[in-house]
Amino acid sequence: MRYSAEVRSAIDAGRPVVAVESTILTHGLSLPRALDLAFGVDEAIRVRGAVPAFLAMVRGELRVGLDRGELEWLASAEGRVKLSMADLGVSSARRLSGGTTAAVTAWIAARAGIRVALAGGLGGVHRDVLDTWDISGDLNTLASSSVLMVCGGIKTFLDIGKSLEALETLGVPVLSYRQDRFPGYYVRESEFPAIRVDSGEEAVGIALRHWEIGRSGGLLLGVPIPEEAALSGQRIEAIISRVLADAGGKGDGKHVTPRIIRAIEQETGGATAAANRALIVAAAEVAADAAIALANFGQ
Ligand code: PSU
Ligand code: MN
Repeated sequence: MRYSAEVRSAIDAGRPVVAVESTILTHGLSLPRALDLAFGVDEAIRVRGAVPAFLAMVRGELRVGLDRGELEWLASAEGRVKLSMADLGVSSARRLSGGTTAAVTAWIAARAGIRVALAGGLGGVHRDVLDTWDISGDLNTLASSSVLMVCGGIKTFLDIGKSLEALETLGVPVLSYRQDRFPGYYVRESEFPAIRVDSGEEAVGIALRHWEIGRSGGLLLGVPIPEEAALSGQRIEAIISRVLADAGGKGDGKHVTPRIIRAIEQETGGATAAANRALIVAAAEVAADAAIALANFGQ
């Protein structure tokens, strides 16, 4: 693993660091929107007073901390891959470059000693799970990686209820920021309850307790999309069912999620892209607050 000088010295000095997934950059929105989103996240974390550590693989090497030039390069790197847990060895052996899913982000962060991580939307149980068996590796990897994973929720086109049930089975506490229901990604609330916390500090207090009493593994904190950026539930549901009807897929492994995300972007033009940016930036701010609280706790 190679660290940027900035991230290395922040970790060593106990300054607040947020590990950031990079699939939002490599396999999310089209360019230049994806890059604008990554820069927005970078900026939001810095403005709050923490150090962003974008994770990636660059020519076979795991990297912790990318500067703006590297983010720009990665966004359009030839042959870039989406790195799930199963891909790490293969992609490294082949000297590939790519973006980290939430799973790989949690795993690298835990190994690097970074306790707060940021994902856009966590992967989960797909709606057609009974036919496809498609359950994201994000769930079980989070369960075994000791990080507080902050995100904008579980992607709306998944089965949020089943995903939360799976997390319950895996023993992952699910927290929600300033509301009693878990966020719905493009919409503020899903119909499912979660444990309300009112600050990053409160979430960190729970995470530290969780680890102190002897549990290892991750916790999930969902941050709702800001009111003014939220989409109408009915509208997004109509779009999602259309997209899933022709872009959902069987036996297509990790290509399913990026294809659905891109199809939703195309169907709605700028609308979901703006929503995506707003919700990830909001989650980034809370992640930064959590990292700062953790540093203040001396952890
Ligand atoms: N955001 C995007 N595109 C993506 C993802 C997020 O704009 O592809 C990723 C996340 O990194 C998440 C992953 O961890 O999708 C889940 O993919 P899968 O369902 O294949 O596990
Ligand atoms: Mn999958």
